[in-house]
Amino acid sequence: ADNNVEKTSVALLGLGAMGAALARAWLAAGHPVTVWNRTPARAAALAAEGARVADSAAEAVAAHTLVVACLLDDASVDEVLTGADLAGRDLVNLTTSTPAQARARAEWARERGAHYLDGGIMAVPPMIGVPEAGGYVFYSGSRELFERHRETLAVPAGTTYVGTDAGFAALHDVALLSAMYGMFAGVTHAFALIRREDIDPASLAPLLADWLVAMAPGIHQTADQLRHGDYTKGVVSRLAMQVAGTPTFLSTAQQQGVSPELLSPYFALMRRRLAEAGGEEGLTGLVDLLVH
Ligand code: FVH
Repeated sequence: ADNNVEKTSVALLGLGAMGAALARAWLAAGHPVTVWNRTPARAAALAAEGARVADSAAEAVAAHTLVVACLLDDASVDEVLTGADLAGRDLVNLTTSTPAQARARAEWARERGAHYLDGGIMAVPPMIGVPEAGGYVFYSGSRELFERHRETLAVPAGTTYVGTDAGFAALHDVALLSAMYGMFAGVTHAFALIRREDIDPASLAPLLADWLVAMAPGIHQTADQLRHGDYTKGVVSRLAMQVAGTPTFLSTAQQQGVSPELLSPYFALMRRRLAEAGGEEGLTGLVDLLVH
């Protein structure tokens, strides 16, 4: 029996690094895949692996109910899908967007008679189709679409549905990546501090990684405090103590010839919160300082 008969067919628009990885994962799992890419040469390898290649985006969209777009940005989605008949299609947009773009795209799809699901990919291409790599995709928008194609969507990476608001997948995606950049900023500063010393970066690396893991439970305490509105609950390291310690960090940076430009903005927020709310809180109050 042909396995493909029972597997959902996928029309995939965009064969960049991520789109090609998605196509390969679905092909490997026995899903019929019709691909289209602006630069046709990128489809050749996938054709050899069993994909059908459409001559236009409109032709790919016409081929299957489930249409997945994985393009550079929202502008390219607009360019690619203008002219395609989306009526009755289940459009899954895995292109990185802002929440506002995702919401506007959902409305745009609705006006064209399509169901819409937005996705934020928490994985890099080598993690696609490799369950043990732990990659997953945030989805938001049409719950019916998500449930209808749940198994197919779970082939390239795990799935985490975060709500009917089409902007929520993008918001979760950007929230996690923003936290990642904050972490990398700290790591950058830490390596800069030892850069001119006789300290092997490879010896600092495991200490740094273990320390960040040890501090991670603080994320749950922050969430708990935000939820209940009591920013002093369970505080171990008071803001007053932490602000008192900031000159040590700035002096150490100066002594090591390291710019404080990554740390200073955070320290400035800490001082502001201390002045406004007193020293009994931890760092949770800084969240409210950032929100206009
Ligand atoms: N790769 C990664 O590590 C990240 C992981 C997290 C999620 N992102 C997002 O995924 C989207 C696609 O990313 P990608 O890695 O596939 O990106 P590229 O390899 O640069 O491929 C871009 C594709 O988009 C096509 N394209 C660009 N502009 C247009 C346009 N105006 N009209 C039609 N197609 C367009 C491009 O086509 P071509 O250059 O081959 O002709 C590629 O197919 C993205 O949102 C990431 O943020 C990836």
